Amino acid sequence: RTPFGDSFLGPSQGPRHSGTRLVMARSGDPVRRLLAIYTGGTIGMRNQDGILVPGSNLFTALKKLPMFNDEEYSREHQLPEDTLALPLTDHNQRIIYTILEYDPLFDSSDMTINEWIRIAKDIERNYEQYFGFVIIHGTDTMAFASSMLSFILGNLQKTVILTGAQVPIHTLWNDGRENLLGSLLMAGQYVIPEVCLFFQNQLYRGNRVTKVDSQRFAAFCSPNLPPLANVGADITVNHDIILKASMNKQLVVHSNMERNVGVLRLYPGITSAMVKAFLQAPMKGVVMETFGTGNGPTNPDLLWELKKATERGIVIVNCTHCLQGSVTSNYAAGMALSGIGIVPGSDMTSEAALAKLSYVLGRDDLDLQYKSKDLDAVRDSLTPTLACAAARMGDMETLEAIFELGGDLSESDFDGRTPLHMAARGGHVGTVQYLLRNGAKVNSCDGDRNSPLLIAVKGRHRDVIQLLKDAGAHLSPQELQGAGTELCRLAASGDRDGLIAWQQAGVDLFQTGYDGQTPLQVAEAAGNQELVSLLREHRIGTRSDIL
Ligand code: ASN
Repeated sequence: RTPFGDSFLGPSQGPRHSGTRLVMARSGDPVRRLLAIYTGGTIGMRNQDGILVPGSNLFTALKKLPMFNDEEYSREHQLPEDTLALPLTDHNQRIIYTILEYDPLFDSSDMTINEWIRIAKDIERNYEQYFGFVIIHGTDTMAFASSMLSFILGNLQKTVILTGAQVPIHTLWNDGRENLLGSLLMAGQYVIPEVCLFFQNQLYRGNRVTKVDSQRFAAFCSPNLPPLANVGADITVNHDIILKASMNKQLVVHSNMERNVGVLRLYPGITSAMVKAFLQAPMKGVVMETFGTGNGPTNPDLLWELKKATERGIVIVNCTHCLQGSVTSNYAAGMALSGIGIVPGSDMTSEAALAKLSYVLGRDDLDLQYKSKDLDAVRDSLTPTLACAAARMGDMETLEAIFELGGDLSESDFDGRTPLHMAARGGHVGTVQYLLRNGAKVNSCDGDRNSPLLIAVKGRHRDVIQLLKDAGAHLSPQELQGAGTELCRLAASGDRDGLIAWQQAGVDLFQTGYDGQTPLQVAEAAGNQELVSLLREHRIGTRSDIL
């Protein structure tokens, strides 16, 4: 028996989300235990002669705040010195958190890959004991931290949330309390197996954020991906975009991140001598921030320096310095860069691209220097993610550029999704056509075992369904398993387009749902005459009748 009672180490400790990507708190689970790693940042800073310096003992400050400390519960359960309990949540969930405070504490301007690896190792050491993790960090480099940690922590199956504040928690009016409480509530109630960043009521994917304001409470934005969750009176979780946990795989801490990576921002008039100086040893990888859709000066001397660098094995990734949008290849000035071996960085933030370079170049199994074979391997590892992002947006130029550079458009990303899945999801007919013509595998399944056809059916993209069918797509027996119930659900809600999409994919609309009813019976019971006659006609005639 622990000081917390039997339930503290009981079965509710770990995520039980086999086959599920996200778990809501259930009242049956008595406690959820979190580890909050306090690394520093403004949230806990103290004012010394008008200057903010990292402040220790965050625990003591939180202990005095009822929203962070249910004193009665802590006393009754004799929680240890470093552990506090939140008051019960609306779902009667008890969230208990232990604070691990670093010494020294950091202004995040002093954080480096070494500190982020230390955080990852602390998570690894405590992985089994805790349901989720909150990292309290300064905001100045938090987007770098969350990007790096998203690559350092491999096979994550638990929620990791970074948070902090623009104003110290000790002051009367501050954002720290809300941010920290929100992070603890999210990490304690959901399994979102990603490195996330929580700020101002929004939960973002960690490697999609950037700091955009030095003062306002809304300090971060995720320019090219909507938030994973929004917290208001209700919590809205964007289930579709949350990554799927790699089940049965052990957490890996990739500590061999390459440090010799850098960011080079192009500006009008930058000289080849400056670029040359930046690209000298020990530089191994560079995120080059370019103009607009990935364009740069076409000055031959400058291109020559860049070309020499890529030939030496330096990996250069092209990211736009624009906040929003993607690198494409619709200008000669952009094509000049991809023509000399610079990798298009799609819509990655510079922080994410830097982290990804550091991770890829740190892999022991790749020896990049002077070996173009290995350089190709790095490009290949970046290609599926870029191609999927482009396909999702129907960005043909990028796909064409990837293909022209030798990229394989049938490769899947970390979630098993291929560009064809993403184009099918977006309903991009032209892109689907292009991918089918250029090697996409029509029946490949993603990590959720969904085929592009099923994704198109769910999106009711009829032109895409037709194209896929013509290319030989079919729904797998597994995808067809619950189809009867799904059809009845569509019939109950009068979803004509949904039913037509399934039929177009070759599904018989007269199969029964879980309770033995057919969609026609359901439509009759709902009094939906239009649907009833539609389905009746379908029964009398051929399958294509209702199309
Ligand atoms: N300088 C602080 C830091 O990054 C800024 C903050 O946390 N708001 O540690």
